[in-house]
Amino acid sequence: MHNHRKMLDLFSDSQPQQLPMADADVRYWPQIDLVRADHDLINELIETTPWRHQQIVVYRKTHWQPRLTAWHGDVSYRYSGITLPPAPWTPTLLAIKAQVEAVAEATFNSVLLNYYRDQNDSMGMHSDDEPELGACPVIASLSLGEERTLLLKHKTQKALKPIRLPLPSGSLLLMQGTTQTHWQHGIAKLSKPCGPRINLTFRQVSANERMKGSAETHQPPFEELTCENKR
Ligand SMILES: O=C(O)CCC(=O)C(=O)O
Ligand SMILES: [Mn+2]
Repeated sequence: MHNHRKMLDLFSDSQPQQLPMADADVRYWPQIDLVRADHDLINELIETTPWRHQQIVVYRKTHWQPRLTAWHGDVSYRYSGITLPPAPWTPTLLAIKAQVEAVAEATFNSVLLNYYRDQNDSMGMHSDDEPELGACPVIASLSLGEERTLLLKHKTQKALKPIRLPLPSGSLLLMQGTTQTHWQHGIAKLSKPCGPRINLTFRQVSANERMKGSAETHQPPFEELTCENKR
């Protein structure tokens, strides 16, 4: 892990590292400017966020999510059988959003916060491919607290090795283009004790796309849409 960080220090902070991944566009900034020190931010977010412990439906079975979540922004969000009504933006979240938008060169209207309380919390392998995110979602993920390892797996090319990407506090990961079409990602449980970790995934959610998706007006397959046109 230390070697990894050393290697990434060779890159200028403002220049992202493009991950060498087939069928994906994933960029990584080891450290972005934050409104406040990262430990102040994580403490504030842990204490002031209206955290929810949600039940979700996966393959028709109901489970407790193995982490806490919160959804802030301008629109509701539906995934895995639940609808999250938005909590309003806070001054802190708006300030973080402005910084993330400047670095990522994209705009977002909502943020999903995930709170992994300790080593037992996790997120199953998934793609962020809900219709309301559009054909080629742009998702910016800011990490705070102890390092998390994001696991990325190609959906069909089994010969491609899974990628284990350590995400330290203050780092930003941008997933865009066809990343969600071809790859899944998740956070595994750990066997060793681990302190709190939070990530903020900024998204652009379209209310129109959601309505289209539920009204059975079929979207063309992803291949027919060029991601360049979406941005
Ligand atoms: O903690 C992470 O980096 C994963 C978050 C994620 O995949 C999500 O919110 O959809
Ligand atoms: Mn995700």
